Amino acid sequence: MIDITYSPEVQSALDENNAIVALESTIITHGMPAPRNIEVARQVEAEVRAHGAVPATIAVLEGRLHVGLSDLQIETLGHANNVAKLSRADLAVCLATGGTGATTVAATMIAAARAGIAVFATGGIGGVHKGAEDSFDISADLRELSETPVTVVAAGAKAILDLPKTLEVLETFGVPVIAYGQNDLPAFWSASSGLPAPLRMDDVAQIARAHAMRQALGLPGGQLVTNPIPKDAEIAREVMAPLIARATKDAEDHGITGKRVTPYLLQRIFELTEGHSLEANIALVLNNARLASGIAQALGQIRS
Ligand code: PSU
Ligand code: MN
Repeated sequence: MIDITYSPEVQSALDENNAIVALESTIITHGMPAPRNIEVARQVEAEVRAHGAVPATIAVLEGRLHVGLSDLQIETLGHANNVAKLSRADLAVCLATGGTGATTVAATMIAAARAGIAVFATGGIGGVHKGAEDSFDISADLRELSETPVTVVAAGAKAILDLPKTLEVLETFGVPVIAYGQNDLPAFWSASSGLPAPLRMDDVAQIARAHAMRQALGLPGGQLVTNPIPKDAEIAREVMAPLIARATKDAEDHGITGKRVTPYLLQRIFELTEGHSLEANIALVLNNARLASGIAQALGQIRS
């Protein structure tokens, strides 16, 4: 068994069977600029606590897997340069070599599952990139959802991705993609992608029951719950579309590939929206933290 370092808060929540929500750290190190990233990481934790659950931010620090970080650890990670971005492929090597790294959705799911945490809130998952028919760039997050039993609450997949292809891959992998409270798949900065979501649920207790039901059926993998950004914080799809096209072209022109693609596009869109994308990003992450807290508590009621 992997030796996990728990924060005191997470340890006592585990001991007492209280609701816990996992949080990723790549959003801190690669998803948002400093120093807002640190502020937001703390705000998201506070939002989880205010809604009846305990936050467990996950990262690898000097070769140890941490589930639950202190304020100081979050701050250090948020200011550090050159922190590794750890997906499924990187996690074991980082731990074995004493490295420090931030966990993506895929790696956070793996760690959460090992820690016995079933619900995870983030901003957006990785997916199938535009032009994937040439680049083959498909995030490991998608396969993780098919293998690791964690319910991930996200504001959809980012509109920098090819959303129809992302849905097709999730369907192939047998991952339930559930829109919360609406018919359409949300598109991160915008409440709707214009695409219908495969499934819709309006009630946290049912989402929790569906999570438990997958396990009862012996199905591996989790669920993707897509939660639309609050209307007052959204950026219209028509506004985002040309900026995304521009950022995507810039990435190509600069020969950005592999792990660097997602962080590059996020930073470029931050510049092109003059910071508005960051404000939207923060609003949707907080919204996801609230929903995930509700699902985690509902799951606790089923299990007790
Ligand atoms: N979406 C965001 N912010 C992020 C990410 C996605 O709005 O920081 C991060 C997540 O950690 C996600 C990862 O798991 O990017 C996906 O990277 P890739 O496409 O390289 O798998
Ligand atoms: Mn990729």
